[in-house]
Order: sequence, then C-alpha cells, then structure tokens
Amino acid sequence: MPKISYIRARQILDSRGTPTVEVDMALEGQKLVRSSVPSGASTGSYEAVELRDNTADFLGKGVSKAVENINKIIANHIINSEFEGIIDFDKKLTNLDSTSNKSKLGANAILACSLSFTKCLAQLNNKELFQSLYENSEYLLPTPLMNIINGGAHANNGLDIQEFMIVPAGFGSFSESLRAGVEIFMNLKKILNNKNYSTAVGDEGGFAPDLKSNEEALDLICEAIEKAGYKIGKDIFLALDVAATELFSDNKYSYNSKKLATNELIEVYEKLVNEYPIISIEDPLDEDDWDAWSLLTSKIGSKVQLVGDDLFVTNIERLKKGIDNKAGNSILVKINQIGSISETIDAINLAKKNHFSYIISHRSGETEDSFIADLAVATGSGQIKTGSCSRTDRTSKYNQLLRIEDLLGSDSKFAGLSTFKIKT
Ligand code: 2PG
Ligand code: MG
Repeated sequence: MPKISYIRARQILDSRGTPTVEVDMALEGQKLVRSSVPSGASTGSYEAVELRDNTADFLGKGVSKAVENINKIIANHIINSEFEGIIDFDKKLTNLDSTSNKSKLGANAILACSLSFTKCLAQLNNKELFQSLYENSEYLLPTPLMNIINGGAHANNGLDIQEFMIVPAGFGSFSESLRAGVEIFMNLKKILNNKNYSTAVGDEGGFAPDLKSNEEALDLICEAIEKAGYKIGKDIFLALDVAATELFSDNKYSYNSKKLATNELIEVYEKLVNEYPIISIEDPLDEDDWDAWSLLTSKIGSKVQLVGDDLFVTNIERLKKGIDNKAGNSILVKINQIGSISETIDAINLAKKNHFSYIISHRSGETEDSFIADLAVATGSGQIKTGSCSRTDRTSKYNQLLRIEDLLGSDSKFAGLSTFKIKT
C-alpha cells in the first residue's frame, strides 16, 4: 500500500453558512481526493464531539481548531505512513485522540480524514467508491425518504414534528421513485400556493409552511400525492422524524400546542399509523426514555419501522442496548455521530446481524460531498434519508444515486419496500 503523501485541511461553509471541515488527501503517486463533513441541528446528547472554536468569529461556530488539529497534529502522524486499510487508519486517529467521544481532536477532524482515506483507497483500487467501500454481493439502490415538509428545529414554523417524508417505494427503479417524489413536491408547492401558505423551504429543502397541526401537514401531502396521480399506500408511503428529544421537557412532550404524557403520545402514534400509510417513525420518543421505546415497539413495532437516531447515535454500545431491550427496530446511520467510517460500518454490521433495518442519513447542515449515496448503495441499506428534492446540498446525493444507477445499468436493483421490516 502506498504511503500517504499529502494532507491539507481547511475551513469551508456548509449549507447553513456554518463553517465545517474539508480535507484534501493523496497517496504517493495518486491523485488528490477531497471530503467535507456535515453537521446537525437537532443533535443527540450522545453524539461524538463536533469541535467548535467558541470565539467571536462565526458566532462561535468556527472550526479552525479542528482544522489545526489536522494540519498540525494528525498530519505529523500519518504523512509518510502506510496503512493496511480503513480500520487501521481510523484506529490510528482514534488512538491519537484517546477520548471516548473524540473530544480532543474533534469528530469533525477525524471524520474528514477518514472519509478522504476511503476515497484514496477506492482510487488506488481503481474502483467506484460504492464498489470499494464495503464487501457486498448485491448493490441496492435505496428507496428515498424525502422530507418535503420541514418543521421542528429545521424551520421557524409551528410544526412540532421535524420531518414529514414521502417514501416512493412502489416503483421498479430508483429514478422512477425519485421522479414520483419530485412530482409530488411540485404538486405540493401548487397546493400550498393556492392556500396562501408560504412555499419557502427549510434546512433540508422541504417546504416550511406555518400549518395549524401536524395532521394538516399529512393531509396536504396526501392531497399532493393524489394530485400527482399516485396511489397512497401502494406507490407512496409516509414516514416521520418526530425528533422527540427536542419536544420533551418536564416529562411531557409538546404536540399540537398541548403537553402530552408518554402514554398519550403513544396513543397519538397508534392513531396516526391507523389513519395514514406511515411505515416509519424516527425518534418518536426521547433519547433517554428506553422503557417507553420498548413499550411503543411492543405495540406498533410489527407494522411500522421505529428508528433510533438520537437514541442510538450510530454507536454500537447504544444500539446493543436497544437490541437487548427491544427498543426500536431500526437505526439511523449518520457518519458524523460516531466520527469515522469503520465505526459507522461496525454499527451497520451490528444492525444487520440483529435484523434491525438501517437508514443511511444526511445531516440538516450538509455540503456538496455525496459520500452517503455511495455508502447507501454499498451497504445495501435499501433506504436513504437525504432531504427533499430541492437545494444542491440535498440533490447532490440524489444525483450521485442516478449516476450509480446509470453505471450499473441492467444490474441495478431498487430496494422498494424490501428492507422495511414491516407487514404491509
Ligand atoms: C435528523 C437530522 C437529519 P439533524 O434529525 O434526523 O434529518 O437532522 O442533522 O439536524 O440532526
Ligand atoms: Mg432524526
């Protein structure tokens, strides 16, 4: 394996204008690769540490310390070094950091290097990123979970639920599924316009109208699906990310301007699942409310995917706890929650082994790096959450999936509903 011959980190901007880390890297005799890291708004308390400067610049959000950690510390330890592969490389960085949550060097610093190293490996092996990332006999184009109405921490409207997603699963290919999603998005725009609602978009490119209730958002989406000529519950399903940790205080959850006890919120979910074709609910409950998660899973876990995002934070210790306690049946996989590619893959493998589904996910703050599209295909996740179909930070991932579909040609397989562990 050639040595690492070049590394250079710099501060760039993410889709919210917030600084983030970018890393250029090269192996001896190879071309330069480039990667950048995403950043969340509704972050879980147990995520690896995103190192921020906390100085006056950028309202405290600068990442010059993380950049310096790469250029001054990490570079010294990896330049002219040889690594067997990504596991070896990531171990070197995590050992150098020496903390359990990457707080010394920063998960943003470590992840940027880890991403670039995986790209170097793909180039060295003369493979596409998705082909070199993960050993898999079958590449699967994922079903998109498209967040077409944004609420919660991603918009300044009154909607409690953070993401109202459509799941165009009833199609033969990724491109047809994406087209249906786009047509529904376009129809939703017309409907909102006709009702004099705002069609400005939130952080993930979905509309952010100030609606009266969470149910109104679902009704408008159903109207848009029908108007686009698709069948609800056959072509198109629905998914939610409640991001309930954000709604939880004093043992109550805010929902439609009311304060609900846990059992009352669980009743709301039972009702919603009966009334709408909802096949996936992410973070329905607080990140520490393990017992409530287990209760909800026992009640509706056979008909709906219950996804731990803030609950599991792509961390195998937390995922193990969820598996043991039957809390949820699915994990949201975010590369920057754990801060390295090999640990992300460990979480995916643990989920796979225990028949949990896994959804490869973006963050609300993104860059033009489309790494997660390749990760979704490589790992056969069958599901990707990467926002709505507007704004380049979101469409860059969909566009990469279109390229992969084109490259695979007749060998490309589309996931549809196959990886949702639910009875429909
Ligand atoms: C989420 C994400 C991505 P954020 O909660 O799932 O949609 O949002 O990146 O703000 O945590
Ligand atoms: Mg979430």
